[in-house]
Amino acid sequence: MTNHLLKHFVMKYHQLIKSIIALALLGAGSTIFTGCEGPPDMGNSSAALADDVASQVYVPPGEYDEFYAFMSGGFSGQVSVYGLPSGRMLKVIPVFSLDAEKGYGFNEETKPLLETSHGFIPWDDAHHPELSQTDGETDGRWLFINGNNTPRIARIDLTTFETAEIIEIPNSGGNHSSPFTTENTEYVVAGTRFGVPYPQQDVSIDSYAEKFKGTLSFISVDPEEGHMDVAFQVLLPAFNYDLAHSGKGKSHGWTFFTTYNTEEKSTLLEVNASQNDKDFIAAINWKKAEEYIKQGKYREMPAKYAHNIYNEKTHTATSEMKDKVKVLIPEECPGLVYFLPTPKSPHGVDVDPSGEYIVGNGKLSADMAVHSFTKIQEAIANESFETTIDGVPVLKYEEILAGIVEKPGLGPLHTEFDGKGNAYTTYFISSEIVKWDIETQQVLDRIPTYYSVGHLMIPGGDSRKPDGKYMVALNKITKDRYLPTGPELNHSAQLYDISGDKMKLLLDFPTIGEPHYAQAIAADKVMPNSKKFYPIEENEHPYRTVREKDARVEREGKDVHIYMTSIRSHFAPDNIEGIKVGDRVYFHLTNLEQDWDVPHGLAVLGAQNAELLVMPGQTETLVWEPKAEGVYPFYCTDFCSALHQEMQGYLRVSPANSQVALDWRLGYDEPVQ
Ligand code: RUQ
Ligand code: CUA
Repeated sequence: MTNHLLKHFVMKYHQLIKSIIALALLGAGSTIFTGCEGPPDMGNSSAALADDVASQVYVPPGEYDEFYAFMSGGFSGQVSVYGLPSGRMLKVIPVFSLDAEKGYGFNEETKPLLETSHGFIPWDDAHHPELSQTDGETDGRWLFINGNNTPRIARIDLTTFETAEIIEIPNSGGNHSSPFTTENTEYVVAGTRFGVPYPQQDVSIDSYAEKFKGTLSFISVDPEEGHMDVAFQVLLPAFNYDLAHSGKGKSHGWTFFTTYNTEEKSTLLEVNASQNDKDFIAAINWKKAEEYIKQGKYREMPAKYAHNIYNEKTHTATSEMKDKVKVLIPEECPGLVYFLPTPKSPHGVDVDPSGEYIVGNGKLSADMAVHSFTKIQEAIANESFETTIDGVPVLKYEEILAGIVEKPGLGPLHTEFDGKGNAYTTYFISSEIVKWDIETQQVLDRIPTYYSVGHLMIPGGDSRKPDGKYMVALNKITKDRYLPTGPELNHSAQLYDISGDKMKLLLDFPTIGEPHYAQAIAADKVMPNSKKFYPIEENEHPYRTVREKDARVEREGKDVHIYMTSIRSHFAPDNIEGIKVGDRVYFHLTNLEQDWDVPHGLAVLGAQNAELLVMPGQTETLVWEPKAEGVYPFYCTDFCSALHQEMQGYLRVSPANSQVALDWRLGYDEPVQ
């Protein structure tokens, strides 16, 4: 090793130790971790990458990646799509936040997608992308993701890579444990992170333990169209519900949610929610729930929540407000919920591909508990309960344990599986990933991450059929990995080869926002279904213009509707007169192109609420209210042909009382043809 490299390592080592101390103090409050294994093995730093690593991630120009990876944007509210193994960014899909790049949430057609019971919300915090599954395998049809702040679940259509639907989750605060799917996408789930008064009301915060509740929600997904509905909610104590995963194989029919703050405190949680040695995993038998619903054993509760659907034919979203929800109460529904004691403030809960092992990632615990589904069933059959909380039996910890992973690392958060009998767990505080054997719970390998890894992802890693070739670590801290960019650094993903016995670091690449979680899928499950354009003959937008000769301008009082078309390289019409100050001008732009990858854009001088980016065959609307008289240029914002710079027009605005007649044209002295 050269001196230079050695220095580099020593520097890194010091930084790492500093981070560990700082994070332990920050993260653990007064609860100090025990069982430190010492610093992670430093022999795997990027500087020590083997020569063949570059070739493992090299995808030659013109060739495709093997996997699509969908990363959550965290506080950006979006999803970003990357190719693996190259780490190339392919697309940002706007979901819960306005997106200027695509006009999402700005144009009239997509605005309804962001409607909620609290009104129009232009941003949210998105955490967990989850691919739809059939028979426990990712099927490439849809991607779901949760809105964390204003509780919602979105469905993205993977033929268009666009947000197709958003449903709000009522009676919740902070939808974190979401939207993990069941084996056939019967449901995606949601759960309240924050206990909230139930029903919402003006009460003292001190009444937390008695007036606050936690709801877990099952959102049904229509098998054909994908449309979502709040099928039912389960009313539980006001614990914080953190993460979830559904059973598979033998445990199909169950969903598991982690809890913390079983202390039910409302202040200084870093101390007060870390008192109990064990919190719970709430195990819900959703097949049982379906029986209770059928028998009518639910209560219909008032609830206000928005359900928003984008229609691909009208190219327009609609928003509907719903007003009730079915609620199941555990006391009235025996066998519906059990609590599995799990040390200590578990974050992730992960179910291995066989469905037998349920891993509780106890983030404040020195060891990691692995529960056995078989033993859980036996304990339930024997009614071997420790106690009962609000009608929910608590199983005995020792009786349901498959085993423990002893002192694997500090601050376990999430586990994924490779389909070859191995589990991989992230350790936030010791900044490492540990590989262990699911059946024996023996640690097999460990590798440092740079730094502070949260989730990790193996393609199909939470399904019955993981593709155990690559693993991606999603790191919270990026210091010293990339060129500095001021106080804020992008978060970082690290790609590992997990095909052999030893994990091997291959690549770092920055991500957008905070990639809480990601999922990936073989490209050939998605690529063949990818849409290239929208057939113009199927366009049912009420303001469509499907032939250039139908382009026109119509006045209805103060509303002026411009039925505009675009094709390389002009708009029709491109000269418009007779608009007046005080008018509301609607540019309904239909892109007549019928070819892949030929969008046209539209920007108007002084327009205050949108630019458009219209896909081939689609219609979108920009609303403009001119404030002063003059002549205003508009132009195409997407470089669409050699004559893109010529793709422009003018709009004349006259005083409110002007007699200038409404007129439009394309080409001199000729009406639009
Ligand atoms: S979180 S780092 Cu999924 Cu929002 Cu665990
Ligand atoms: Cu159309 Cu540039």
